[in-house]
Amino acid sequence: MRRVYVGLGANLGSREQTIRRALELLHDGFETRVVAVSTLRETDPVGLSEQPRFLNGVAVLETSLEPGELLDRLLSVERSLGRTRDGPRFGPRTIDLDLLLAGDAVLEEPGLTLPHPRLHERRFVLEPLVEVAPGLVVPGRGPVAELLSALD
Ligand code: PH2
Ligand code: MG
Ligand code: MG
Repeated sequence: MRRVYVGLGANLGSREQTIRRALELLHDGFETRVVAVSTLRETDPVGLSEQPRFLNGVAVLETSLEPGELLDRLLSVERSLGRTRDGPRFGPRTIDLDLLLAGDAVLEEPGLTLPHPRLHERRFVLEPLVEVAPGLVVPGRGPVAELLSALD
């Protein structure tokens, strides 16, 4: 089993309900378990500012899936909850499930970079990540708590 961190985001529709439903769909009880979820918090949009505010958090999963297989699951849960990819990059979405870290994996494959390439610069990711895993060290980047204080 591998411990995996997933970024949760939504800024269209019933944001909290969609995030909770995504967690239910991910938790299959044998290959993948959701073991902790941070507080969900309101955040100002980053990257494309003219869009609704986001609800963001981080979930901790235990999974026997390989990172690529888990990514496919995340994308399929997103699709089942109405996520489309026809809008602008960084634009509004019903649900966003980002694979942030998968154990100590360091990967650079088409469609999957681990750790997530923008993780260290995003407060909306680092704050909930520090909440669920204060002692976590991001491979190649350092302790999450230091990454967060570097943003201040
Ligand atoms: N996701 C983005 C772009 N901008 N801003 C906030 N506050 N939260 C997000 O989850 C977010 C964003 C693209 O994934
Ligand atoms: Mg994202
Ligand atoms: Mg995404």
